[in-house]
Parts: sequence; structure tokens; C-alpha cells
Amino acid sequence: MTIKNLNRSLFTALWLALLLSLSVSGVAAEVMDVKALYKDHCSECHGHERLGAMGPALLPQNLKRLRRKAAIKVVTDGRPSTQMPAFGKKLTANQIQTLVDFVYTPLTEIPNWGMREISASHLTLNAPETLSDKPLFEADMDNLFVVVELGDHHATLLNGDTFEPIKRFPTRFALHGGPKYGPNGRYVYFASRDGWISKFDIYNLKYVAEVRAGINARNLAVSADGRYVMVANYLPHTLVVLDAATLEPLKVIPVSDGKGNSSRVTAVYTAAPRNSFIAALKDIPEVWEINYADTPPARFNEHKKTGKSAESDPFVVRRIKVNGYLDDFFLNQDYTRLVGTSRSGSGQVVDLDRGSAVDTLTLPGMPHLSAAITWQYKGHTVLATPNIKEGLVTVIDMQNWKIIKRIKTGGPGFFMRSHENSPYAWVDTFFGPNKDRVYVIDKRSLEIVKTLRPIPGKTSAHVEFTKDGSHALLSIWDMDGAIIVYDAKTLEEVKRLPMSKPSGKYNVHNKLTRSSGTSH
Ligand code: DHE
Repeated sequence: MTIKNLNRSLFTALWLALLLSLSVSGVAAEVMDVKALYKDHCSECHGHERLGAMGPALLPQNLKRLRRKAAIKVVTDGRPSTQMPAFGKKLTANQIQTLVDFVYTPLTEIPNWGMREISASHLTLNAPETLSDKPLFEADMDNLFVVVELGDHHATLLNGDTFEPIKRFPTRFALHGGPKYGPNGRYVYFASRDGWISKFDIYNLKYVAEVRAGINARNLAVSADGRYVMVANYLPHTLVVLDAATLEPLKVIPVSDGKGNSSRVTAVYTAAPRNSFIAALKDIPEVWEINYADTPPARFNEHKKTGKSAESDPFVVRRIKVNGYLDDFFLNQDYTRLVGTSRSGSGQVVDLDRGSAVDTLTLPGMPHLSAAITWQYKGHTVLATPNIKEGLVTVIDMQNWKIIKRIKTGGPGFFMRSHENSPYAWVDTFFGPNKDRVYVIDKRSLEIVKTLRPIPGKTSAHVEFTKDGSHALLSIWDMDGAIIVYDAKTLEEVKRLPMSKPSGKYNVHNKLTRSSGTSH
């Protein structure tokens, strides 16, 4: 090599080293910044490692359906129907772009949460032989309410006749979805957003067991025979079957299409007349029906393809192909139809026996089908759904799936409730300037007959009726909140009970009888 060539090589090497060091320190500075930004603005809700907490996990595999441009809009403007606030006035466009790039960066390692980890998390808190088979208190066990108090992560067991609290006890952090009762109402099961499942014995007022079924969970369902609990997860992409007696894990079902694509689970429900769980998926256009009977019926014939007998696998998955992803869904009273929508509002009706979509449904705004209810109107069954984007209740004829009425309210609502013995349906306004209002709709005329404003300025939301439908309980969603009991006929206030941000309340009878006026 000549001196000239040597000089040129040295010069090039120096340049490369300089460029490399600049880019490395630049990247390092940015990583430092974005981590601080994330810590200050996102980690409280989405978890320190982006694995989810009160808000969902922020990882590329869970953001597949959200383009970066749309993600920037979400961070800037907030996301309708969620607790995601707008950061447009707090952060610069560059900071938002940096954060969005960060959440689309894969984690170096996602913690495993399979059978081994789930089993290791299992806790027996009170052994069954130490618990009494008789309730320790006097009350109509069918007319109890469990009230979830999100404010300080507690739950209150409430007597539905006297409206006196029986017991207030701590829960896991950030419960979400309705707690679910076992068959005779003795046990109630809770799911937290960070995957903890807890079983509480109402007779003994004590927890029985706990297990962490996922890192970021959606909800749980209890089989109608009381033998199994199924947990729907966002992270990992799994459905988990637990023994309902002990909460020990029995099976982890990976949620994938078999072609390399996995999916978050939108939610899972029990379809009692079918002896199955029904789950909708967010990232794969399929609905899954998972049998829990010892002998699955003929429609579960998937196993034939594998040559395995159905009996060798009690949780056979039946895949039903549908026309798109389902972000929200509703099951009709006899569990023959699933009505599902994506966030855009485009919907479909799936015949669960035939195993295919049989109708389409275009609903305005963003219907909240998991909070929809049904009743009889002029000889037809109608479905009414609140809307989390518009101040609107949409009433649909369930025979021909046509919209028969759009009822305007003061703003987007989250929950809708009624009871077989009440002529009224109640709907809240969760967002906007009228968030303190609740509308009472006459189910016979489909007109609003009263607007309640229990505490001006404070969000009032989520109603549940007593067993006989005589009273309606409403939440004031505030740290300094309350449950307000109304006479369901006169619509007059009867009692106020102070509570810490009471989110939902769940009546044993209405849930176990699958009242058409409430969620199941
Ligand atoms: Fe919920 C139930 C999905 C945000 C409070 N919510 C449900 C269910 C689903 C669902 C699928 C039914 C499960 C069940 O009961 O077993 N919720 C979603 C979302 O996709 C959404 C929009 C975004 C998200 O953050 O996951 C969402 N939900 C919220 C909230 O922001 C609320 C208001 C406060 C919170 O707790 O995070 C909220 N959701 C609730 C409540 C129920 C619920 C209180 C039970 C209602 C019932 O009466 O059954």
C-alpha cells in the first residue's frame, strides 16, 4: 500500500469513526429522551415496560391495525370511548412523533406468560374446607349487588333490599369488565386489566384464590355449569381456561389463524344454552366458539381433521370466518346470533349455528354493543345500543336488522340498562359537557321521558336494577362519588351511598337469569 493510499484509508476510517460515534450518541440521546417522555406521559396508564396497566399494552404486535398516522392523531387528539387523553396541547409534534415511533419499536424481550408462569402465580387464599356452606349474614342472596369502586380499587357487597353495604374489600388494580357470578351466586370472579383473576366467596366474605392468567387481560367468563373460567387476553394473544373451583390453569389456547398471524381477544362470553364460550377477535376475522361440555355436539367437527377424538380435548375450538375484525359484539338472548361491529361502525350478524355471517348492519358513529339491551316493541324484539362517538341511541328491529329509531341524547354514552318489569331504559352520557346527565327512555314510545342530572358537573353513568326491577342504581363516577338509588317507577331519588368512583354494579339475580335489560 502506498503512503498516499494509506493516508486515504486512515482519513476514511477517521470519518467513519466520527460519523459512527455521532450517530450512536445521537441515538442514545433520543432513546434517553423518549424514555423520559414515555415515563412522564404514558407509563402510568400503559405500564413501565409498555405491557399495559389501566391502558392497553403498546407493542407493535398489538398495534397492527393502527397506522402510524392514525396513532399520531390518537396521541394528539385522544381516543373516543377510552380514557386516552389528548396530548396535542402538552407535547410538540416532534415529541408525539418520537413517542409513536417508540411504541412501534419491538421490545427486546416480551415476558413469557404461558402455563408455567400462570401456574407459578397461583395463590390459594382460603382453602375450601375452611369455608362455611351457609352465608354468614342474613339477606336475599339473589338480590345482592357487587359494586366495583375503581377510585381506590375496592368492591362493595350491597344488600339490594335495604341498600346497606355488607362488606367492602380490596380488589386487584384496575378491574375491568363485569365481575361474573358462578351458578348459584355464591362465588364472584373478578378480572383486572393486568391479568389477575380473583375468586371471592360471598357466603364467607373472603377471597378463595387468585391467579395471573395474562399480562394484559380483557375480561373473563364463567361456564354455565360452574366448572370453568375462561380469560380473554390482549397480551399474550391467548385464551386461558381455569378450573373454576381452584383457579388452577387447565389450558392455554394460543389465538392464531394457523398461518403465522396471532390476535388479541376482543372479549369472551358464556353462551349457556350452547355449553360454550364465544370469543371475538381483534386482529383475525374469526369468531371462536369453544366447547366446554364433556361431549361436544356435532358442530364441533374441527377435531376430525386432526384425527383426534373430541373427547380427548374438552376445549375444542370451532372457528367461524366472519367479514372483518370485531371490536365489539352482542349475543342475542338465545345465543343463536352474534351482532358485531368494528370501531368504524360497520357491522354484521353472524348465525352461530350455520357458522357464517348472514346479514350486514351499518350503524352510525361507534355503537357500544357490549352495553346493548333488548326488549319487546310492537310484537318485535328490538336491540338498543348506546353510542360512544355520538349522542345517540340506535334501536334496531332484530327480525330484519333495520334501524327503526335514532334517539338523540346530549352526548356519547357508554352504558344502557333496563329490566323486564320496567317500562324504562336508562342511558348515560359519558363524555362532553352533558356528562352529568342520564336519559330515561320509554320503551313503549321510544321517546326520552326524563333527563336526570343528579350532581351537576360530575359524570353519572352505569345503571343496574334490583332483582324485581323496582329500583335503579346509578353511579357518580368521581373519587368523591356515590351510588344513587332511584325508585324505578317515579324516578325519584331514594338513597345516596358515598363510594369511591363506583364504576359498575352487578345484581346476582339479573346476571344469573340473563335479564334482557343487562349485560351478561
Ligand atoms: Fe370497558 C365492560 C371493552 C373502556 C368500563 N368493556 C367492557 C366489556 C368490553 C369492554 C368488551 C365487556 C366485558 C365483560 O363485561 O365481561 N372498554 C372496552 C374497550 O374496548 C374500551 C373502549 C377501551 C379499553 O380501554 O379497553 C373500554 N371500559 C372502558 C373505560 O374506559 C371504562 C369506562 C373505565 C374502565 O374501567 O377502564 C370501562 N367496561 C367498563 C365497565 C364494564 C365494561 C364498568 C362492565 C359493564 C357491565 O355492566 O357489564
